[in-house]
Amino acid sequence: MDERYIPEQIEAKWQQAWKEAKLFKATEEGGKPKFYGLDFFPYPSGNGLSVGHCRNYIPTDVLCRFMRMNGRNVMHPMGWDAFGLPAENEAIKKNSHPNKTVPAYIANYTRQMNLVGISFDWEREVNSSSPDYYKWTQWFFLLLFKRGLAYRSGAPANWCGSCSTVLANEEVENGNCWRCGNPVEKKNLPQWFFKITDYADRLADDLDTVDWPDGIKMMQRNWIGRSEGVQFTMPIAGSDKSFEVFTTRVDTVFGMSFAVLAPEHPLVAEITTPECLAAVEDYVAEAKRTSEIDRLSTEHERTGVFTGAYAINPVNGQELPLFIADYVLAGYGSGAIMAVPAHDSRDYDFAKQQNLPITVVIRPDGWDGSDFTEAYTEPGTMMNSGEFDGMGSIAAKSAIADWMEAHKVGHRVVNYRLRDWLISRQRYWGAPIPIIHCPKCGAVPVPDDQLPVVLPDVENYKPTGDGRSPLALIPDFVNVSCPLCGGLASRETDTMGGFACSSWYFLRFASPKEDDRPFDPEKVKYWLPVDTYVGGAEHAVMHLLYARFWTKVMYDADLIDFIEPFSNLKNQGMVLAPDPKNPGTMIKMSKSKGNVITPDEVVSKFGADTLRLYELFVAPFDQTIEWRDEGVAGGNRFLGRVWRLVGELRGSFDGKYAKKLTDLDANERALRRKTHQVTAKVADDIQRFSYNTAVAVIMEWVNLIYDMKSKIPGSPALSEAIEYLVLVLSPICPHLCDELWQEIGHTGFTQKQNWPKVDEDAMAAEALTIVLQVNGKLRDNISVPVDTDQQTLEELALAHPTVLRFSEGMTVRKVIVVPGKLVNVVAN
Ligand code: ANZ
Ligand code: ZN
Repeated sequence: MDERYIPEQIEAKWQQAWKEAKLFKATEEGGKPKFYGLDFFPYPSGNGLSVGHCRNYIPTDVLCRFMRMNGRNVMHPMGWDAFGLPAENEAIKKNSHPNKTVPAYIANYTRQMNLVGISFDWEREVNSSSPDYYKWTQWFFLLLFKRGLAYRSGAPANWCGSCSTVLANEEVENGNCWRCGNPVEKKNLPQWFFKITDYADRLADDLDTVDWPDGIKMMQRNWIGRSEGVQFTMPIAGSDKSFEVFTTRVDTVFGMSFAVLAPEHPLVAEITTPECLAAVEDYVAEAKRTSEIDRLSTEHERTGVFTGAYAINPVNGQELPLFIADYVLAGYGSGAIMAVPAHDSRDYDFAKQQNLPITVVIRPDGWDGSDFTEAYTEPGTMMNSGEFDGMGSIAAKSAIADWMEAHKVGHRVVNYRLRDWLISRQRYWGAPIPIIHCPKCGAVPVPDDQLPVVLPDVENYKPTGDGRSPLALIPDFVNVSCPLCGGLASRETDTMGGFACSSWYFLRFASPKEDDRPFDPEKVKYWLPVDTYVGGAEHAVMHLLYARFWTKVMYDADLIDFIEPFSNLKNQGMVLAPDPKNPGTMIKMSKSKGNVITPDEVVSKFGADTLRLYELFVAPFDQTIEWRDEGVAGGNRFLGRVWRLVGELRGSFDGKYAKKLTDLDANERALRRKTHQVTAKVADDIQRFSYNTAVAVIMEWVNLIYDMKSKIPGSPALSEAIEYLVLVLSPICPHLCDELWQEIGHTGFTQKQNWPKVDEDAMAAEALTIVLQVNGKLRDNISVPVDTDQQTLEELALAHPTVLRFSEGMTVRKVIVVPGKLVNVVAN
């Protein structure tokens, strides 16, 4: 054994040995409980992995390694989200076909993951762009289609000109494309949608059944945006026309002083009076140019124009001016509102601007009757509301809803912010949508025995730019006969967005080689749901919502027996690195900023185990970290210390220590206490993803072993400590520990060992007698646990009745604590 710790002499060697032994192969053997640890499906990019990605993979790996040592059959698979825009855009930029770039990037990712020692079962690798996989993505599309959950519609879609494709609502961030940042426009193109709105309630309610970060659950609930209210009809005065409004605050209906239609509302053209027409048309044109986000923003000035028409409030018959204003959106509720300026801030601002009346109908407690200076949106007592006056506003809400339902002017409804999931893309690099358009039979599914619809291998896959997919330019692909009538028909040429591929991959891992069905239901029953799912919080809405939706559809189709795919979710923190342009400042690690640190660099300098240790130690798992080379070097020095410690002690290591742990002295007992406490704490910390505290106690423990090795030479407690240390550290630093395991005379791998047993008796703190003195005179003694710290001893002494009695009427001047022995209270 070399005196120095030289990782390159051990790491590649062990990685090879693990591979040959198929150490990480997942099996269903032995009736053991399973553990399924999964990382988010990565898209293999040409940039390769950074140490930022490793903050995802390393912690999951430690947990999986820990679970193997705790009697679980562990499945820890990896695959590639290889289809989709990013891969295609990158291929275009590099002027190389994605068929070529993707495999090269995958090879690089695989190499890097192995370099870091991640324990993947590579026999289960899947690639979403390979026909044996996307055959089943297509099959699931058809499952949705056959269940009435996939449809084609010509609604205006979000169009990104720079990506030359439409985008799902979830892919539009602040009005811009989530991939390229280009502003998104609306374009009328027939598109395929998945009817995720049918599942809105279940997607919101079932969040109660999973163990996920609260923030992510909240974002999903907000995105679904369930809102309960009342929809009622408002007739237009002097005509037979009417429109519907949606309100969540029907208790304020008597306070309505005007009503507003969205500028896009179909009624606008019909009811606008000739005098108002010019202003209304100008306003409608202007609203078209303003994004929804801006229209809703509180910063956006409340504008609008009068239509010349009046609407009737059905509860009191009042005629109220009808406006159009851009703060009312066409796509939400019914695209029209009752405006209550006293109790809604947008309506308040608008009323102030247009000089419209503000009628208070809910009185705050202790209100003096003076004018409101802003909308009052809290509950209160009803007034100016006819028969409902004097009621509490909360009770009035259901009373008025009842009244409306009884008088058939309105009814209770639930609205959702969630829209159907737009799945078609006018791009090449995706799974072709398996539909054939027949002039006679309509949209016909490609028969199962003709799946997959293989993506043609073409030279020119660049977007056409005219809103059609490049596949539309390939006559051999397009022209087919109808599976139903045999007549001339044409194939759908749109492909599916990448989020379809990642909506079921976690099921495929259970039986990745099945070729006559998407998965083996028995295997899925064993392995699923995923026990721990780890990845970045940026997928809070999109991927997680879509995967949950597909899971529920499969449940409804009796394909699986669970309703949520991911029992427990963890989001790692980001990694910041020094800004090369501003020394001393830290920014997000990114290629464009030129501050990416790769695992390759760190491994070649310090080894994989140091990288693993540092990433876990530097901060709590879910916090943003600042990458510091000094910190990495410190981690490396610690592993050197472990190396030398075991090196020094291996000569006296006694494999039969367990039988000799009797008649121990205080030092030996203290060491054993630490050994067992740390073993228990690390087990607990790993399962809670509290890796930084786990590493911290291991470091304390190593210090104590150093301290003890000369005090208790040859002790069985030292042999025990060393053996435990090698096992407890092994999920974190597996290469080092496998090497040390061998050095202390064992064979095989630490992964094949059981997590060391915690001896509760050895762990229990021993009692110690502490003498209590007042002004140097012995007055009493107390019994405390051995590890009681100075602060606690001082507090115990000062509160002790005997001490209080002997220092009565005096002022305490000083407290002297001799740890493990005495406390002397000096008072006069
Ligand atoms: C009258 C009222 C009085 C309202 C009051 C609120 C407070 P959520 O919770 O998001 O569902 N609204 C309805 N349809 C709208 C649309 N298409 N565009 C913009 N705003 C719309 O919000 C529902 C509330 O938002 C509704 O309740 C309506 O204003 C407004 F003191 O009706 B309310
Ligand atoms: Zn046909």
